Amino acid sequence: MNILFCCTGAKAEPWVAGLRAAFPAESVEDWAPGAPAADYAVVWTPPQQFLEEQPQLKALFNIGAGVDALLKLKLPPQALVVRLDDAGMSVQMAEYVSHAVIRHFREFDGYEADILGGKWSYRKPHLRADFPVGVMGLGVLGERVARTLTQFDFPVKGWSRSPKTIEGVQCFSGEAGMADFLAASRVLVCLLPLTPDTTNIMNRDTLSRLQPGAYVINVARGAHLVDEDLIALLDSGHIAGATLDVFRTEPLPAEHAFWKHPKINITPHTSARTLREETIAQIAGKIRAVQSGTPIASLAGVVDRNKGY
Ligand code: NDP
Ligand code: OXD
Repeated sequence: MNILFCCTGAKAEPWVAGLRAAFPAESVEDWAPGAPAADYAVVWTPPQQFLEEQPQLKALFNIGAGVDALLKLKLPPQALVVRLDDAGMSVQMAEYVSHAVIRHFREFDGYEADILGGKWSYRKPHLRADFPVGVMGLGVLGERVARTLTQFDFPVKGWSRSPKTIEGVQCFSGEAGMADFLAASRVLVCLLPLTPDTTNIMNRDTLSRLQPGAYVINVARGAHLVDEDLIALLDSGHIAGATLDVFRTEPLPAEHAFWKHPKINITPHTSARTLREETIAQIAGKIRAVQSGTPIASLAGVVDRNKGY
């Protein structure tokens, strides 16, 4: 068996060493043009040249949950595309989103400013009932986030493509359920995959449907959000603030308004990081499963190329 590693932006050495440790009897190499034909590839935004040189691949293992960038490339038609299934990301996402919700709800930024100004003062506590949190996307990450938020007693709403039942979460689904979902939410968390159906999904129309004093948390992809529409609604006061981890262009260009907007908190696409050990263990387990003939349908994280996630 021959495995190639081809991940733009990742340091290859520790990954290749980890994969070799998982498959000591097999060939594992960092890809270079002209490399021999491989059975499996471990990838993140590989160059098109890599795919053109490796048309025989049986499977591509993406070292992230989102496959939007990978699916833009011309992929070998027979190759399975497998994304990360949690691999330590859902707990990170739950802590990031909970932190953002609680920071806003408890006005911790305001307290910090007061303390820095030497001011000892109290703010009136808000009612949780007035801060329903809507989670768009109830997959591996969204469901964990929604369940976690119920532990803090926020009313939690969820929206997905197919109907779901999650204890403590009022679930809506499909295009028909979207307007009710938005009207029931004040805080909006985006955990959708980026597909043609979800691109620009947070726009002036949808964001205007949120309850007044809304708060937006985007931890999925920058292209889910129409940047100018968010800024217009922040300026109008309909939206009170936003926490954004992902952007249309990353790194966020120096001149972008999000850097300095007083109602926006940004982080550099770090809400749920790929953890190397968990990721290698998960991919190695799946390669062994495929090699031993386990039915593909029983593997978690196999991407449906037609759906785009
Ligand atoms: P999943 O595929 O497990 O979940 C996707 C969810 O979105 C599913 O509930 C799905 O519905 C729903 N969905 C998809 N399309 C639609 C639609 N058109 N309308 C309504 N609901 C829809 O993905 P993950 O939870 O693993 O990851 C979600 C995304 O998070 C990734 O695609 C990635 O972009 C982003 N991400 C960001 C990270 C960061 O650091 N910022 C880290 C990791 C991921 P259904 O259940 O019915 O299929
Ligand atoms: C992912 C990401 O998709 O890190 O895994 O954004």
